[in-house]
Amino acid sequence: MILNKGLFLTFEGIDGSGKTMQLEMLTEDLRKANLKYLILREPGGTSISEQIRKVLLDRVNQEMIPETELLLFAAARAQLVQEVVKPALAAKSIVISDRFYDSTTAYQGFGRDMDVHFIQMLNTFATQGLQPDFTFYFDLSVETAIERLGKRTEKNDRIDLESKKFMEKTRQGYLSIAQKNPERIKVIDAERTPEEIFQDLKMELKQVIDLGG
Ligand code: Z5A
Repeated sequence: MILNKGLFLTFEGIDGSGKTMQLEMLTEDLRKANLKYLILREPGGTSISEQIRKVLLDRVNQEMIPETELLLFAAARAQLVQEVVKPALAAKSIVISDRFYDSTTAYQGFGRDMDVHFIQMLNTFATQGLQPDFTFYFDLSVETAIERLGKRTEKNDRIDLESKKFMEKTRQGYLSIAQKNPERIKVIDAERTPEEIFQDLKMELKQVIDLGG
């Protein structure tokens, strides 16, 4: 398909769901198909947003209160949307973000028991109403996620140190968001091998991107 407008896709899931690995596999195919694309991660993607990311994920910041955390995620996103995402979409690029506002609803809203209605309003404010065209939610049990993360060698960040209960509430939050947005959010079973998951992802993407092959 030839894009006559930009396409905005987001990848979501609890930590360890494998979305970053899937994004890397997809990037390879986008490159081979010679498509114009931009890969982003949240929080991050601009100089200011990367500085906010450091504050958010630094293990030393244990005293951070949930309100501060919520506003920092929203601030990083506002900067990213206006500085990078909107201009790229205007230039007809495929923009794919590893996490976007569903992360805030799931982690801060459901995970931290903050007001989900307020968070959705804040999301709209921070993004100036920009919504992803499609979101791929990689669904995984907390037990499998913990098992996978246990095998990871690098140190965990501040949010990785949260409890199993927090991860479970976050996962249930994602499932609830997906149920309420069936047109936008595609749920992908992430309990399988990377190759099996990638085949599903490509099937879903076929409707909007021609990856060739
Ligand atoms: N956060 C928030 O609270 N609110 C917000 O609004 C936003 C974010 C935007 C960002 O951390 C943290 O901020 C995140 C949510 C919170 N915290 N947590 N917890 P990040 O950007 O550093 O990391 P991440 O987004 O959570 O993801 P990640 O570390 O990149 O992991 P992933 O994308 O979920 O998975 P992965 O790296 O692709 O895979 C994890 C491991 O599993 C790895 O060793 C793989 O080799 C392995 N893996 C992957 N797929 C498979 C399969 N299929 N089988 C077996 N093993 C696999």
